[in-house]
Amino acid sequence: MQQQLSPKQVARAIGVSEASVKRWCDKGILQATRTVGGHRRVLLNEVFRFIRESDQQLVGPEVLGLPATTGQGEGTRDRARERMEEALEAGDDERVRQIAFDLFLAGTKVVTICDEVLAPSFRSVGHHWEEGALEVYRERLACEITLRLLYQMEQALPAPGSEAPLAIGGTLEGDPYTLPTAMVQACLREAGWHARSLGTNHPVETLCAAIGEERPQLFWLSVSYLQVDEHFLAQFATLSQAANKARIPLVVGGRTLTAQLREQMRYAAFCDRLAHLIAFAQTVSAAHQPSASRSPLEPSGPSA
Ligand code: B12
Repeated sequence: MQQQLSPKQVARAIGVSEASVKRWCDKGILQATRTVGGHRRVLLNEVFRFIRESDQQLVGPEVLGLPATTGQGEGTRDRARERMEEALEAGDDERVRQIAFDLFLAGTKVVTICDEVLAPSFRSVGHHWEEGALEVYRERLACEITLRLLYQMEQALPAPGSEAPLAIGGTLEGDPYTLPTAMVQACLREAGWHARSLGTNHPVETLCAAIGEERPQLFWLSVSYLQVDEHFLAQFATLSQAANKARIPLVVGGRTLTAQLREQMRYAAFCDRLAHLIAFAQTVSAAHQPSASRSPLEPSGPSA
């Protein structure tokens, strides 16, 4: 459930008077609801939307549950990547959140933060682990911190509408990689989907059951670790059949899906970046738009 803020708290967060916030609420510039007692309340994600879309500065980040230094960073991506890598390796939860939210508040999309800041930082984490310069516990801690960050960024996004399409997905048995599937969820959420990662390490039968029971409009499979290709290919064929039978596009991605392996797989789309998935998902959601909400002049096919 989304946290609700009073006009006084919003005013403290962005450094304006309470009267200004109340006026914005009444003019609809800031969406607010009223309590039974008639007091204005603003949802946390609405405050984030307002800051991202207006020129307002964040001066009281703690009010929004962010580290005290958030809002003072430069918001540039290249520098953020270096600092993110250092913060992840140091296990510095606050700095990770500060770097990511500085970018987010400056208008950078979650998908860009994932593809261009977090994923490259984890590549460096992997190199350092391989060279023996980083303990494995630090690598795992970095993953835990990032999962919490993704959850907090999701809370800062607008909630998907009731008509939003559903996407589900996860990883197969033996693949313990939690971040890629969690990132897919966050990025699809940002694109307006109801997205639910089912987590990792699933026997294929249960993923097929999820397709049958949940009837999503899109299913994703993240593949970051493979032990025996033949076993994987057999499991994948079962999943692919289930998706095909339910007429659901199966989207795959992940670092171990080589071109050679992919030649033996049947899927709707392979994406080597999350941005590609979002572009694909937009064509699916456009096709699922209720026809009543379409203008008569609008084409019914996928949009750009
Ligand atoms: C974290 C990590 C782990 C953690 C994972 C913990 C967790 N909770 O997830 C743990 C400690 C478990 C782990 C274990 C191992 N690891 Co490891 N690990 C990593 C590390 C550092 C980060 C992986 C990660 O999550 N990255 C973040 C994701 C989001 O980024 P990404 O994979 O690049 O994904 C992008 C795209 O591929 C795409 N994408 C990915 N998935 C999907 C899915 C969809 C649907 C879509 C559309 C797109 C998409 O979008 C992403 C963003 O751009 C990598 C380094 C690296 N180069 O990736 C090593 C790495 C993958 N690990 C490696 C190894 C060797 C191992 C172990 C074998 C070590 C061991 N001896 O035990 C084990 C194997 C796993 C097992 N079964 O036990 C090697 C693999 C080398 C190789 N040649 O394959 C790497 C490359 C490290 C290295 N440099 O040597 N690991």
